[in-house]
This record gives sequence, C-alpha cells and structure tokens, in this order.
Amino acid sequence: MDTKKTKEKTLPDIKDITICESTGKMIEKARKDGVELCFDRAATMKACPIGADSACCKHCSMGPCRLNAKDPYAKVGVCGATIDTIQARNFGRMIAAGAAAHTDHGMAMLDLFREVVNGKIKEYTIKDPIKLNEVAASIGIETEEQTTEEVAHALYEQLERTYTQVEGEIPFVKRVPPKTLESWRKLGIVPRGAMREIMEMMHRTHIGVDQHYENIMKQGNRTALSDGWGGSMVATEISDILFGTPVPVAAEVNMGVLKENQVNIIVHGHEPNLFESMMASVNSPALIQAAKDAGAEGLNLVGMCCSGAEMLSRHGIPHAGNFTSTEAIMVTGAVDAMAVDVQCIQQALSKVADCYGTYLFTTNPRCHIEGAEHIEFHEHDPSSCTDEVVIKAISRFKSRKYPVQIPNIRNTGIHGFSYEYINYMLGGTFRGSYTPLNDNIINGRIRGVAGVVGCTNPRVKQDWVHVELVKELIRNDVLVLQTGCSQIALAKEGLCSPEAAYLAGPGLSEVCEAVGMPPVLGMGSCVDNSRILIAASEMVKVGGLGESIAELPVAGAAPEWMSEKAISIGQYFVASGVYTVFGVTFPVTQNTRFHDLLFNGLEKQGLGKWGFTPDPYEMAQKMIAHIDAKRKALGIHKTRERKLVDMAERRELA
Ligand code: BF8
Repeated sequence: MDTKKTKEKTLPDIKDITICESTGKMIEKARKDGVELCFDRAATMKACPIGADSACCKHCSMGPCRLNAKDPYAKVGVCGATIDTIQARNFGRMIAAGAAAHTDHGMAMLDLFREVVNGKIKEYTIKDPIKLNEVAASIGIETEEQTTEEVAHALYEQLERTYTQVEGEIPFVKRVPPKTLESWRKLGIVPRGAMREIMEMMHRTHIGVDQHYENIMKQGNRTALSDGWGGSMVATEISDILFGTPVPVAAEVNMGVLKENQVNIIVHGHEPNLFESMMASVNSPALIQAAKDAGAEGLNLVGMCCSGAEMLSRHGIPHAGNFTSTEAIMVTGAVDAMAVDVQCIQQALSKVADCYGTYLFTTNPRCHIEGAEHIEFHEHDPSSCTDEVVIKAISRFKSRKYPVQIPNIRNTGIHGFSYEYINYMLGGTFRGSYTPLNDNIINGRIRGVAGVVGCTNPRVKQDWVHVELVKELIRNDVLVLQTGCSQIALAKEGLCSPEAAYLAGPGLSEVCEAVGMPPVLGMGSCVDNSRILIAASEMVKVGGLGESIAELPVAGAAPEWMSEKAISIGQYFVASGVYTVFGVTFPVTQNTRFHDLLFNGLEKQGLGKWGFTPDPYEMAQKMIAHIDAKRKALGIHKTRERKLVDMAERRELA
C-alpha cells in the first residue's frame, strides 16, 4: 500500500472536521489534489501532552524539565521550580506574547495617527472627528473651542503614554468603572505602560526571579489589562478615528464571495491600513481598466480573518472565511493574490499558494515568509505596494492555469455594531444611551450579555462549537456580542441577520424584532473586543446592574481559541471581572494551586474567573448559570421564571 493511501485512510471524515460546507468541499478537493491543509496536519500531528498541560519548563538550559501532570507535586524542576511556578511562568509568557501582538498593532496605528496629525503622511486623514472628540473627552482632554488638529495632537500625546509610560496609570483606565478600578489599585495591577508591563512579565518569568505563582499572576493581570484597556483599545479607537466608526451594514460572507470572472484579491491579517489602501487600488480606474484588458469583469476585493472582520464591519467588504479556511480558499483556484500583514498567517499558505499558482505577498516588515514575495507597505506611499499587488493579481488572472471551483455559498448578515451604535440602536437618536439595554436586562427580556469571540482551531470541528454555543445562548435570551473568527462562524450560519431572531428565546426575540437587530451583534476584529469592555463599562455607568463589571450579568467565551492573543484577551476579561470560558484545551494542569487560582482565587480577589469545557452545551450552561447567579445577587432574578436547559435534553435536540 503506498504511503499516500495509508495517510488518506487515517485522515478524519470531513464532516467531523468542519461544519463550513465551503471549507469541507475544498478539503475534499485538496485531498484529491494531494495538497495538505491544517486539518490534516492536525490529524497527523498529535499535540504534545506535556505541553498541553503546561507541565514543562524550557526557560533555561538546566532543562527542559518535565513534570508529571498526573502527579504534579511529585517532582520539581532542576532549579526547584514547582508545577505552580512553571505553569504561572508559561501562562504569564503567553499573556505577554498576546499582549505584545495587540499592543504592537495598536502602536502601529498610533504611529500612523501621529504622522497624519503632523502632516507628514497625507494619504490618510481623520475621517471621524466626532469620535476624535469623544475619545479625547473620555480621558479628560479639553475639546471645547479646540480645532481638530489641536485635539488630535493632545490625544496623540496622551495615548503614547499607553505604551511608553513608566509610572502612573494608562489613560484609558479613566473609562473603567470606579469600583473595578479600585479593586485593581488595591491589588496593584493597574497598568503603567504596555512596554513596561510586558518587559516586567518577561523578566519575572526568567529563571530565578518570581517564584510565587500568585505574584506572577499579579503581573499577568497587569500585562493583560495593558492590552485590553491599552493597546487593543488604542488600536480600535485610532482606527475608528482614521477610517470611520462602524455602523450597521449588510454584507456577505463565505467563499461564494469570490467571483470566477473577476480578479480575486484577498487581504488577510490584522492592520486596517493595508486593507484601506487596497480598497483605493481596486477602485483605481486605471487598474480596473487593466483588469478588463486582461479579460476580467473587474477587481474583487475580499477579506479574511481579523482585518477582514474589521473591514466587513466598517465598510461591508465581503468576507471569505475565518482562520482555518485561509489555506482552503486557495484550493478554489480562484484566488489571484493574497496579501498578508501580521498575525494568524499560517506559514503553510506559501506552499498551498504555490500549488495553485496564487501570488502570496507579505507586506509588513514584521512578517516575511519563506517562499512568499515581499512587497513592503509604507504608509507614506501606500499605493506602490497595493497597486503592485493588484497588477500581479491581474497577471495571474490572465494566465490562470488551474481549474476554478468556487463553492457557490454566500450568507448575508448585518455587521458593524460599534459600542457607539448600540447607544442609538436601543436608545434612539434622541435618547441614545445604554438605559434601554439595562432596562431590558432588569425586566428579564434579556437575561444577560455574552461576548463570544476568538479563533477557529483545526483540533476541533470548525465553527461547530461557536455556533452551537451561540444558538444555545440566544435560545436562553442571552444577547451575544461577537468579534473575530467567531463572528464569521456565526455569519456563515445566518445568525448575524435580523431574521435569526426566531432562534432566540421569547424575550430576546421581542427586543430584536422591536429594534430590527440580529440576536448576535458583530463588532469587528479581535482588538475590537475593547468595544465589549467599553459597552460593559457603560452598562455599569447607566446604573441598575451593580457598581463594577464583576457584578454585571455577563460572561465571555472563546470556544475554539488557539492563539496567545486569545489567552491575553481571556485574562483581561477575567481581570476586568468577567467569567470567561475557553474550549478546546486549557494550558494548565488540573488539581494544582495555580489552576485553583485561575478558576476560583481571582474571583475572591474581586476579579472574574476562568472556566473551561470543550462542550458547547455545557459551556452555555456554565455561562447562563453565572449570569443567573449575578441576576440573583442584583435582586433581579424574580423577573425571569425560566428553567436552565437540561443538557441531555439539549443534545437530543441538536
Ligand atoms: O486576532 S480570532 S484566528 S484572526 S487570533 Fe487569529 Fe483568532 Fe482569528 Fe484575529 Ni483573533
């Protein structure tokens, strides 16, 4: 038997890998074409069980030291590090890496903002001066009788402190509810500046420095908060100021957004500047004409992953799929070029692109890939990169050598629910506020709010955990806020459309129908989780639901997470007071003091806590039980008389 056949035999059934029909079709085609995708690599690459339990320390050359997760206190590392120290170090470094990714992205946006404000970059402008003033006012900058330029200068100077400040508190903590901030101050976890926190996190997790898991996690909290209320929030707010704050827009998702007779260009990554400039290039009359001269009907720009989710929300640009579909889409043969910038770019894209003759371009100095051509993107001359990508894509269209097979599946939904828009959507133009949301929570129509976010992961059935969890939540009248690859999973299932209200429980569907909103509100990319933090703060500020985020009937989840960024996000939600449940696996050994700290101890300190289960129904049950406990503590539980769904009953229904 040849090896190819043996391998095929061991590969899992496609229906067990994904519920995304388009991706499934492309996995099938890839297997026939002899091209390996992440799903099949995951099936043939067993995850390291010691690493999965975080029972290994490789921070010095006396090791790597391996402890036994089944008997975690039986051994210590060569230096004497216990399982708790080892896990806390590993977890702290995951937070540091994730926070670094978001904050570096935010800093890149702030660099661009500075150069625009200084007049050194003329290719971008301040598109949303109202948001500029609102953000500036929120951190105490005087905006009355100031010019846009004056406010922008002052805002830049303040926000730079988010990164470089060595003492004091980052500017956006002014948005944190006072009681929540007070608990951070007591614990000594208010971030000073992201660079300092990330640096200190790395220092403290070096061999022979911080060797108390609780103290390590204090810095873990501080570092994560410098992401959520720092780097990520700056990324969101500056992107809105420069490119416009999202308002609801109808848009299509899924692989059917590719067009056989057009030049298809995909932008995949995280920073919106590349995508914004690519929009300008595909609208250039000269390039449109060049595409027509090559026999194409036009230029078709679509997004993937997080910058795709951001552009879907901000401009209604079609979105072709989430993280684990980024290789699969090239199997269509229809992708003429894919331009990537930073984060979540699988190295294997280069090989798959090669198999189907797709041009893969890296564009950011932080991310080169062997085998991919690098065309560097510069904000002072953006079109020299983006025009070139379009020209190369046209040349590939002209000489397409591979048969094109596009799954004809598209789903329409409404996206772009910024925190600001929720004001108007529920409160109306004249009384824009979060009061109606709070009122509906207090009167029990809306049971609570859940943020469901994060990646897809080839180790679980793509999209399935997201979709089943969210269906369960909305069926129980929980309003769901979404970002990132999770938002795309739900959009592909039609849950981002107002018609999906029929899947919601009676209270939530009544609210959705009255307002004309979907039960699932897509808010953008992963850095836009900061919108969820601001929405939570606003719910506290409006009143009636407690004085801190920890008292709100809310919960969070990342059911198919895979990145260190997700750990940082999870930790900043926990540190902000939110019960946050992750799926897939959790990188901690059970039955240890460190596990207990994350899953119980942090809550006793006045913060939130972690939860874990790979099962979407159990995840929903945990989140709903938490929401109900918060309702009870607030004394608003009597407004609802609904039993929590029975899991066995639910599985039968599914
Ligand atoms: O930042 S959801 S797979 S694309 S990490 Fe990556 Fe996860 Fe997608 Fe965006 Ni977020």
